[in-house]
Amino acid sequence: MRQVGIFGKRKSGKSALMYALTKHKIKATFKAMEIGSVTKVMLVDTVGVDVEDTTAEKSAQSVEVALMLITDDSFELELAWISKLKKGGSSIIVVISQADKFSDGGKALAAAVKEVSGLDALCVSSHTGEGVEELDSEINRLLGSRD
Ligand SMILES: Nc1nc2c(ncn2[C@@H]2O[C@H](COP(=O)(O)OP(=O)(O)O)[C@@H](O)[C@H]2O)c(=O)[nH]1
Ligand SMILES: [Mg+2]
Repeated sequence: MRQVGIFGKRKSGKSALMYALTKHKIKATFKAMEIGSVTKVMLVDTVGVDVEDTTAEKSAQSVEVALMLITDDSFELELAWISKLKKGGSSIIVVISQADKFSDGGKALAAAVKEVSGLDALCVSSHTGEGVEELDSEINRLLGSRD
């Protein structure tokens, strides 16, 4: 089955995002069933990228699309992981996680990531649902572009 991996530090919101995406997916699947096209995707929750463990490394090798969660302005580790994931052939989506915690919805942090890495980030809150639908579309777009 095709795999989408969720990466980020401990407490960055990986498990909450997995749950939010799954809930959204259940609704989307009902819609998709009507037109008879359901793509089965396995979402892979990982241990933190800040944990010395080979589990995340192993997941990194098999995911087609990797979500990299960033929650604050120390994101060197995340950028290093992005390079590693890209080398392994994964498509990357940078997510400003827990976006509801920022007064600007995460826009300034997204701009800082863009400045350093050139990557666009999606601001997502698993708690309010903000950005979850956009993230789901982006995952599907990238999976589609890899067919
Ligand atoms: N405000 C807010 N808190 C969040 C959000 N997502 C996760 N959290 C909280 O952040 C903590 C860590 O979340 P969790 O999903 O377990 O992180 P993980 O360790 O990366 O899997 C928990 O207390 C969550 O309730 C979010 O979108 N907004
Ligand atoms: Mg977790």
